[in-house]
Amino acid sequence: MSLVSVERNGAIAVVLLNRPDALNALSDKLMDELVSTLEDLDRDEEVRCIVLGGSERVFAAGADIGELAQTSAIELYYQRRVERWDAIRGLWTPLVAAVSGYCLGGGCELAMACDLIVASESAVFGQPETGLGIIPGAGGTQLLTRAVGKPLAMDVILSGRRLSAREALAAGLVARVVAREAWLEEAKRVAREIAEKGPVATRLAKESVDRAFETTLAAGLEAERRALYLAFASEDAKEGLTAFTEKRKPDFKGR
Ligand code: CO8
Repeated sequence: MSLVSVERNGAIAVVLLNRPDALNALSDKLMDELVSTLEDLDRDEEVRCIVLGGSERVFAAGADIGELAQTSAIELYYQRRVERWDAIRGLWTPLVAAVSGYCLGGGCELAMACDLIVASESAVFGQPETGLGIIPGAGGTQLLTRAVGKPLAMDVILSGRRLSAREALAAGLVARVVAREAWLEEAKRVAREIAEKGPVATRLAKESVDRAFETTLAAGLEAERRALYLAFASEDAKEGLTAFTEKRKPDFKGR
């Protein structure tokens, strides 16, 4: 059985983690499948936005604890398991996390590797790793801190405090909170909105926002200006600006 399901729906793709018996624990095999699925979709120009979700009960309950318990530090190091997460953060295509239910440990890190999180009322976020004697090692200490600031990140990571969807929204970890039963539909709706925009502009904008976390303000603003000039040079920009003046919907080609 495949550990990841994929559904194409026009310009959006929906990827769902599919390991219900283990609450979508992110085993090595699941992560392999997930990364190669996402990389395939990323290469497909027709795909303009990807939704990544779990089920209504659980987004993902973290790395596979049984598997980690059997893995030595040197195996972890040589197999470069954690490095694989960089591939997700490096995708070009905008990635929307649809989070319902538990979103813990590596699950929370996976959601944070996406560009934005749409959470259902039932979502529960946490980084319980220190309770297992390890630390959030797939981006959690960095991404959570950037999203919610040091005091709350320290609280969540050191005490194991879980955040409700509303708390996560107030703290800036999630972009939108939606009704429990709408967890996937609303994320798809957001993805369709993103997919309707100019594909070149969307990618350049995503790259520019990400740069805000990597560089100084002056260098980030300079990079943003260059991205703007590049966007301006695209056929999409011509089409988008003309369509507005002609009072019609733009027909973007991603060129
Ligand atoms: N790994 C493996 N199996 C799991 C995991 C997990 N993370 N979480 C749940 N399961 C399994 C349970 O063992 C159980 O299996 P079985 O039915 O065979 O006994 C099944 O899923 C159902 O789980 P529960 O019975 O526990 O369900 P509950 O509803 O009672 O509880 C909880 C749900 C609260 C989510 C609970 O399962 C739980 O606390 N899970 C663990 C959460 C956790 O600690 N996550 C952090 C893991 S460590 C991590 O993510 C490190 C990431 C960074 C390193 C990356 C390196 C590759």
